[in-house]
Amino acid sequence: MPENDFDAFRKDTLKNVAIEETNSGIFAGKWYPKAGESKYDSISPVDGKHNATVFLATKEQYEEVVRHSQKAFDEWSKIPAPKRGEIIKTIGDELAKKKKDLGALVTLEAGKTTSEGEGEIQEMIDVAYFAAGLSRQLYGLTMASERPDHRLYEQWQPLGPIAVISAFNFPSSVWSWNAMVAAVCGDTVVWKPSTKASLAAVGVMKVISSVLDREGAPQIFSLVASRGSEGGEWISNDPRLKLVSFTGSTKTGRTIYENVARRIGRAILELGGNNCSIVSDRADMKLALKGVAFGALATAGQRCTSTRRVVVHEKIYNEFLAKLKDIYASVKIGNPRSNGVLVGPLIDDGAISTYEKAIAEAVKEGGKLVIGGKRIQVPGLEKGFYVNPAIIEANPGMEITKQETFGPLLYIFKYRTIEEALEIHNAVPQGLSSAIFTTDMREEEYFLSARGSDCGLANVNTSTAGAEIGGAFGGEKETGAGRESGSDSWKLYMRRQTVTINYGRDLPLAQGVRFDV
Ligand code: UN1
Repeated sequence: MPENDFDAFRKDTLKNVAIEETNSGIFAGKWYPKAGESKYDSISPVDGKHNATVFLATKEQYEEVVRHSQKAFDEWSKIPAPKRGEIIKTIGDELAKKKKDLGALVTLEAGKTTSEGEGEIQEMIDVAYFAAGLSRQLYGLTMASERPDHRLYEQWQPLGPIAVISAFNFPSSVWSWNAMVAAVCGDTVVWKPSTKASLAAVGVMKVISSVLDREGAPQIFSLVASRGSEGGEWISNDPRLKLVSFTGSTKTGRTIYENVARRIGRAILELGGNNCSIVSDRADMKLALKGVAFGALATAGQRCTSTRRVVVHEKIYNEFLAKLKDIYASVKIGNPRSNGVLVGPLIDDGAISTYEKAIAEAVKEGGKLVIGGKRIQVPGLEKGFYVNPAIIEANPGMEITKQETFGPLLYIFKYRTIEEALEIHNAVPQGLSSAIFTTDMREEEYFLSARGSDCGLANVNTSTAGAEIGGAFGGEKETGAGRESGSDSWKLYMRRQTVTINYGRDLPLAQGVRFDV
């Protein structure tokens, strides 16, 4: 198939992942009928044409999904964790077989390049294997009791059914960071995908549910495609869902957090990022350019980890900006399947207007647009949603630079001292990812000190974007709460129980308290 025959690609891709013209967006042990009051027409951002239709859940169907998830939990939580891990491993194996097909679906629906689309599925495979290993490491601590003949330790129990609300930009991998880890912990998962990425969710669920069937395991993952605000309201106000992990905007995250807090539930929030890279006069220039370009341009700037600000030392500012402009001028924008294309489309028309508005606002506030910033037409894909990535020379006082604009818009600032660079770096309400490019150990250590980066992720000589699954992922300040994926993030998906056992014949009391009856 010629690489630019996008219609043929669409047909093949949908067929390979068993997506039909109309699909059910609701799975709870079985797929619900392909009919309903509300549906979503998926449009590819690549060519603006229709992909397929997904039927969305009603409140009654949502109720059935949660009931199913509760029942599945009763069964699943009884299975020993290492056995659960074995089952999750087989999901990883199956995803590995389907990597190309599911990656293509991400390209079709979210407009990612082939390499990034497949990278998304690789991230799911990685986390499935990570979770399988983790299933034998859900350790608690044993403490020394202050009382004689007492044992004090902690154990970890499954939480119950939990919910994951995912965003369009990482339509399946961010779900898997939560879902795979939660599953080995013994939880079951209700998934509400971004409506804009309903197809990826349906495709992934088809693969995963068939593995669980084959393994004779309970259907622990449910899907409830629904209108964003509606599904989010149902889930965040539902005390049966012990944890809500939400990825999306700070605005929506705040509402979700408030709702979950009102019912004293647990939340993990991965919200807006406004990630900054510092480029020192002692940076390896080539590496810094590549790191900043990847951070700002990959996924067309639609990652929560995208580089949105770069603070460059005054000595190399002009050289760095000139070279970065050269990269921007030469980078290929267009069909994300075409060889050499590094920047695909934005997700929809709305994203383009947000992008254009932010640029207009930045210019109004005194910023200087030095390249890009316009909508463009890609030949043969005239209805797709493409823009020229923009760089704006800015000053830190500009209010717009404190906001996240989900697109390829990079603000560049000048600094003199490392202290000043960090001040600019930290002067935003978000705190997800950060980077410094330097070969100077003192600068690097300052960046990593308590006075340095205030973000959840700190990178040295590599990009703000592109984290590995093995680390705990998440941010500070308005970016959110909690961590996902690697390290000890699993603890958020379990409840900690502190156990005190008295194996003596007396009842000595802690703190020496006396209570003689
Ligand atoms: C996101 O954009 O929500 O670190 C997650 C990265 C990816 C994940 C991004 N591994 O860029």
